[in-house]
Amino acid sequence: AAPQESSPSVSASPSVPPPAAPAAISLVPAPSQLVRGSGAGYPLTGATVLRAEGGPEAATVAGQLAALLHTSTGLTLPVEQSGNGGVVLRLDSAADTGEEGYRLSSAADGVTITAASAAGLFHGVQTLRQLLPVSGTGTVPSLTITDRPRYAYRGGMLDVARHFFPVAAVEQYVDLLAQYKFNHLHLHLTDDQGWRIAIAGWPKLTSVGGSTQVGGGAGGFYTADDYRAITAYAAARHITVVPEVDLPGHTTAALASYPELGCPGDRPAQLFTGIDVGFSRVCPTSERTRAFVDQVIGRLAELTPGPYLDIGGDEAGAVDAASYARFMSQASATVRAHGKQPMSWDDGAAAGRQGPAVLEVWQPLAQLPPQLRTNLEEAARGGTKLVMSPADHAYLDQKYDESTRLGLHWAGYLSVEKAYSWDPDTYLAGLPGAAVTGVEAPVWTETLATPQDLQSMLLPRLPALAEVAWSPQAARSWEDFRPRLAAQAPRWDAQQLAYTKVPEIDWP
Ligand code: TNX
Repeated sequence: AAPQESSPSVSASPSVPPPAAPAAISLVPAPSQLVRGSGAGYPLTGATVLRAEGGPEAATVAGQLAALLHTSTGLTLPVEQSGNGGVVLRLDSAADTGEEGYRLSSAADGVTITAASAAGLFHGVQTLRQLLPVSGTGTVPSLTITDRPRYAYRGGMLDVARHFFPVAAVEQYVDLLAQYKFNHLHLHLTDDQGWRIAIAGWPKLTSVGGSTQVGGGAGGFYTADDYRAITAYAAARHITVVPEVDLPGHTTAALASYPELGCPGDRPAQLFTGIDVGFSRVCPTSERTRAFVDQVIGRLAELTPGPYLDIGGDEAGAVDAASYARFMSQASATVRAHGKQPMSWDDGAAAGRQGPAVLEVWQPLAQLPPQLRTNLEEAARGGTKLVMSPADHAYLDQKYDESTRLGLHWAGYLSVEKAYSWDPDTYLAGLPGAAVTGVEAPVWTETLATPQDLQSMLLPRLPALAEVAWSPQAARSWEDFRPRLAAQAPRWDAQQLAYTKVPEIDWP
C-alpha cells in the first residue's frame, strides 16, 4: 500500500510558481518495495543540479530527466558529472538491481537513483516523475524504493494495419509505454486491410497493399527510414520493437498486390476494407510464397535491432492443419536463419518444437481449443516461452462496458478491474515454472482511427496491465490500485491524452 504524505512547503526559485498541493505518493506500477523515511524530503528547485555518474549512458538518462522536468516546471536544470547533492543518476554495474531494476532514495540533501543498467536508471526516472507534482516544482518525499520488474517482457501491441498510424502517433504511444515501464513495442504491420512496411524488391506491397484501410480511408505505410525512426525512438526509451508480418492468413493486402502469392484456383483478392477475419491465405506450400517469406523476413530482420520477429500465424482458417504446421515450422526456420527469434500468436503452437520460440497466448481460456491447450503446454515444457495476452484480460480494443462507443466485444467487456485482476503465471494452469516470460496489451484498431480513439481505449487500462506485468502479484490489490490510478488522471490531462472516465474509478 502507498500511504499518503504531506510534505512541508518549500520556497521555489522566483521564476516558477511555488509547489502546489502537498505531494502524495501514488505510483503506477507499484514498486516492489517502498520504505518511508522520517525526514523532510528533497525540495526540487531552480537551484537543483542533475548529476550523471558512471558514464555517457547515465548522462543520456539525466538529459531525458532534464527534458521532462523542463516540461513540468519550466526550469532548465544543469547536468553535471561530478559533485554532491541534487538528483544523482548513478550507473553502477556492481549494483544488485538486476537487469532493469533500480534503487531510489531521497532525503533532505538529495535524491539518488542507482542502477546496474541504463534501462534501470530510466525506469527510476519514470518513478521520480510520479513522485513530483504534475506541474511546478515540489518535494520528493523522504523514502527508499527498491524496485525491479516481475516479467522480462512487458509489451504493448499496436495494430497499424486496420487503421494506419503515422510515425508521430506511434512515438506518442511509445511515450505512454515508457511512462509505465513497458519495454517492448509489438507492431502489427500487416493484415488483410493493409501492408504498412516497405520491403525492397516488393514495391506493390505498399503502393497497392498500403493504399487503404478499414472503412476505405487512404491508409499509409512506413518507409525503411520511418521504421528506423520508430525503432530508434523506442530504443532511446529502452523499448524493443517486435515487428509482425501476419502469415499465412490475414494476407489480403499482400495478395491484392501480388496475386501470384495465392494458390492456383483461389479467388483473386481485392483490397479489403471490412473487418472479417480468417478468410485469406498465401499459398502455404508454394515456392513463390517461400521466396516471398524469405525476402520479407530477411529485409525486416535487417531493419530490426531487437531479437524478435513475429510471423503472426493467427486465424489461418483457410489453411489446412498439416500445411499450417509445416508453414509455421518453415517460416520459424527462416526467421532463425536471419538471426532472429521467431514469435507468433498461440495458434503457432501447432508447429510443435520446430515452431516459434515465443508464443503469445491470446485466446481466452473459455475459447481455447483443447488440442491447442495441449500443444501450448507441450511447447512450454520444451522451453518455448509464453507471453500472456488473453483477450478477456488484456485486449484493450474490447469495450469497457455496454456504453463504450468504440471497440469490439467478442471477448466480453473489459473493465479496468478485469484488466487488473488476474495472474499471468496461473491463467493457464499446468505450465512449467518460468514458462511465462511476460505480458502484452494488444490494441487492435478495426474501430480506432485516430490517436484520441486509441488513447480512450488505452487509458485507463494500459497502466493496469503495466502493473500486472511489473509489480509482484503479492504486492498488488484492486482496492489499493484504484486511487493510485485515479491520481494518474491529472498527468494525462497535462499531456493532453484522452481517457475514458469509467465509473469504477473515483476520478479527481
Ligand atoms: C482477433 S487476436 C484477432 C485479430 C482481431 C482481434 C480483434 C488475433 C491474434 N487475431 O485479427 O483484430 O481479434 O479483437
